[in-house]
Amino acid sequence: MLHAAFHTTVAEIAQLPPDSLAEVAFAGRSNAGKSSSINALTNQKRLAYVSKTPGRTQHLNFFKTMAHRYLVDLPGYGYAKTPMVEQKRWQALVGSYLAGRPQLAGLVLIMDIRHPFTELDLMLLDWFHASGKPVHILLSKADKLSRSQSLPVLRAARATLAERGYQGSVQLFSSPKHMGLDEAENMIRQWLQMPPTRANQAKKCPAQGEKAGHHMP
Ligand SMILES: Nc1nc2c(ncn2[C@@H]2O[C@H](COP(=O)(O)OP(=O)(O)OP(=O)(O)O)[C@@H](O)[C@H]2O)c(=O)[nH]1
Ligand SMILES: [Mg+2]
Repeated sequence: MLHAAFHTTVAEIAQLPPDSLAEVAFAGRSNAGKSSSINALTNQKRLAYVSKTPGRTQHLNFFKTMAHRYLVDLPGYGYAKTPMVEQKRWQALVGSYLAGRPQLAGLVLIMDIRHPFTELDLMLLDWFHASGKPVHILLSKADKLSRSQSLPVLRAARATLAERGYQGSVQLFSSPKHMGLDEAENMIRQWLQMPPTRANQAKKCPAQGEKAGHHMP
């Protein structure tokens, strides 16, 4: 579990926390489950604002997880009813944040496992790839599919990343079922240069069965 507390809401680039040493941002389509995944990872019910109505997160919400280290909940994209002026604002704020924030260590991209790699997700991946920073994909709402339905999607997602030459990783995730929490937390801790938890040290090789096994001494 990651400890975290609300720090600040940012509506303009000039308001970004100046004390930050490292940040991990959560991006994805509206309603994909970004805010829910932050709540699950921090084991809090209402830290990040979750809504059934898409497009509710409009600003960059910063949660402090350790001194000078932040989780950043980004506004979602791809909600058709979002007015054009809001879409432009999203591009200006989120676009310049993702492209120009030196403290941004990595991007967690959340995709609903039932609708992975939409056109906008691919655009974001392509564009963010240029930054040279790593991406970790959560295939969210994995509780909506059976294991035998979700594993092929996981494999296909890995293949898509490899085909496109992205240095990304991908995993299954479910906020309500707490599926995939340790694997995601490990990645975030690495990026933020936080020590791994003891629980995570013990199971360095996640139980996804898809990765080369570590040799235990
Ligand atoms: N079944 C299931 N529902 C989920 C999961 N994650 C999120 N949800 C639901 O999906 C809806 C949207 O979740 P949010 O976390 O608000 O999504 P978001 O990506 O932050 O959305 P925006 O802030 O609007 O861009 C809510 O009704 C959540 O309860 C999940 O893993 N499984
Ligand atoms: Mg949200």
